[in-house]
Amino acid sequence: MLKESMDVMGALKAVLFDVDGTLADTERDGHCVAFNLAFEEAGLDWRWSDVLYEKLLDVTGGKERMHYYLAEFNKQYPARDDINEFIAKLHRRKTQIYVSLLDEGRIPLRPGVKRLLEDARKQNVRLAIVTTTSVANVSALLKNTLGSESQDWFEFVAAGDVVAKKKPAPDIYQYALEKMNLTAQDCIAIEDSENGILSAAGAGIKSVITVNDYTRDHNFNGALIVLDHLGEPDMPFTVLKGELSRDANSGVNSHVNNAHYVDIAFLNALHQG
Ligand code: XBP
Ligand code: MG
Repeated sequence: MLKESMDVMGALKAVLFDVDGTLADTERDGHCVAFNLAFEEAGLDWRWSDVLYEKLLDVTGGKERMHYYLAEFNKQYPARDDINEFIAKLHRRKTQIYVSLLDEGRIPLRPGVKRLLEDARKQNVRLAIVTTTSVANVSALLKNTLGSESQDWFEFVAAGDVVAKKKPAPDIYQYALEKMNLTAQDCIAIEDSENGILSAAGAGIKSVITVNDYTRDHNFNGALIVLDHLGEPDMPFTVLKGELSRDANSGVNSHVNNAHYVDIAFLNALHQG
């Protein structure tokens, strides 16, 4: 009885997914492209190269990122009284362009994402989105990659401006926990960036990291494991950082050690280990 209740207490109840860079390479193939098109359309000579965008990603949130760009990388742009409205307007247009890029079907999900979501649904593990981008952008990505009905797969979408402070602040994860009536120990976050892991960790939630070209060199101290992607049966992940060899004989870690792709059994093993 005691063992049973301990098992129940320790079970993984929910997986909380970041969006940008985690579900898909939306930063490189979507957001950066859309920012540049919005700038061009507005007659601005602002151009965000891939190298500059990597630096700009230090700040989450598109509006916040444009303010950061002006403050640190385009100081010669003349000051204006309406800068907040100006940036908000640019950002609205950028969102429209971003959504139209997704509607063109240009941005696929990263390896293993669809499979892991389907496995979670089969195993009755609750799903949520925890992101700094907007609900409109999340909906467009889901609709164009998994179909319209996939939005119902997620019990809750915690997105964008609903909290005062975006990642790396813990606010958005705390908000999701509160709305879903979960504790941090019930969940694992899937993230791709240092700002993401800091936000989750600030709320007490452990993260599995899948890196991308922008985030490969970030500091992921405290991650449960750092992988190049979630993996597929015919496309194994590579472990970039983790302690898989520790306790190699224990049931938990032998499952983790032998795995080639992330599924719910793998996450459960990490969660209990
Ligand atoms: C994502 C972001 C977002 C996108 C742009 O961070 O920082 O701001 O880059 O989206 P995370 P918006 O993956 O950690 O949530 O322009 O809609 O803000
Ligand atoms: Mg991200």
